[in-house]
Amino acid sequence: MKTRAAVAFEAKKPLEIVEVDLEGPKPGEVMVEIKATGVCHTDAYTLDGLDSEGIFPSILGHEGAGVVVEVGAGVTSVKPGDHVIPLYTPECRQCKSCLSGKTNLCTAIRATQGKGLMPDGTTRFSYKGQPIFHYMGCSTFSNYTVLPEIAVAKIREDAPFQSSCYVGCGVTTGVGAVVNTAKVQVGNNVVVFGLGGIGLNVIQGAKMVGADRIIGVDINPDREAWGRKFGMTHFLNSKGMSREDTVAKLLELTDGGADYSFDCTGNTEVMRTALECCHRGWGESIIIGVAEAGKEISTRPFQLVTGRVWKGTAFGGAKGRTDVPKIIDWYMNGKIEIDPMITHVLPLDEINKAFDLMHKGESIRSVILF
Ligand code: NAD
Ligand code: AHE
Ligand code: ZN
Repeated sequence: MKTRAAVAFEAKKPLEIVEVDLEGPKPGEVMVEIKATGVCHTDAYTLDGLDSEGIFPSILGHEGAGVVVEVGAGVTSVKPGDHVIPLYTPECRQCKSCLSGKTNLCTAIRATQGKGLMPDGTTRFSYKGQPIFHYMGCSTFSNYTVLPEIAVAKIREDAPFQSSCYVGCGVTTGVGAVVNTAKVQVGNNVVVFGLGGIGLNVIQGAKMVGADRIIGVDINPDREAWGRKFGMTHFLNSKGMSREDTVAKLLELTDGGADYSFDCTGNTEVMRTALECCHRGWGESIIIGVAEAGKEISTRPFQLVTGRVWKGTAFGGAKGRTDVPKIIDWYMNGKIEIDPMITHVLPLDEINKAFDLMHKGESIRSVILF
């Protein structure tokens, strides 16, 4: 069949809206009509050629919501008509990682996914007879896409697509980093670096679990009002500040250091600051931001010798098929907010505007409605 999609033909070039060919689902796969998709900074990072796994031409997008329209042979967990969220972190419930109970990083299809291919090693998308690669196993910048059955989470049908798509990455990543990865507790002091589509969700997660001080750090002063809306108690504009001065200020604001800090910028210098503002003896810093290819983190080992812990998290440590429906419930029951963070709703034709708004710091989340 034909479907409209925004294709990344080359790095650093705007996406092009074209009609691509899409093959139907093979055994163990499902075809989903994407109704809405968010644009995450990770899409921009890949489009900008900063992802060591970036492959072109490809159809980006990994934060979608839609409806199953067709299932391949052997699919039992979803059926046509079901509302689903595509999962870039699938949950097979059978691999060593899933069975370990220690991680959400299912390894069943990671190797082919990283090469832009379906588990059988082929692509379902093509354009003028040439293959178009999948992205993060999702390719939600296409009106229709094909996914492995283990990479869709079934959700309730009364959840609006426009807001629930954000649970496909940003909401789950931010809230999950607090709840699953850090396990922030009542009364903890938290520092969040980068108050964008992810950082604001860390803030609302920290507020939800009863953190005491929630300190936001950003170089965009407009982000102070945004942070306060979701529970931030203090703001530091770190623009032009040295690492030493930023750390000193944060130690003062947290009475000796953060119990937990979160990097939501992808900047490796910020990651160091985030570690070093943690409390001596126990503070944990969680890296969420994705750094560009070739970048490395560093600090004095003494920072770790004296009890600070450096951790990372993907998709907020959430097991997609199990946890995503619960996070949708949290939203539908008013435990967390999504709608105010969706600052722009655009048609697919205007998807490049979503990237411009993000780069100018003018959007929190742009959502493309099909
Ligand atoms: P965003 O563009 O919406 O927000 C980034 C924020 O960081 C902005 O407010 C910006 O002003 C701020 N910032 C930039 N440089 C800074 C600096 N030096 N100091 C302080 N603040 C700074 O991006 P997003 O969608 O929120 O994504 C944030 C990061 O998280 C990206 O690197 C993205 O790739 C990554 N990400 C990771 C996961 C995961 O599973 N680990 C999931 C989603 C996104
Ligand atoms: N491909 C990159 C890494 C990108 C990355 O870390 N992605 C996160 C999700 S970001 C969502 O917005 C992730 O889930 N990582 C775990 C995984 O298995 O990809 C690189 O550096 O090669
Ligand atoms: Zn994302």
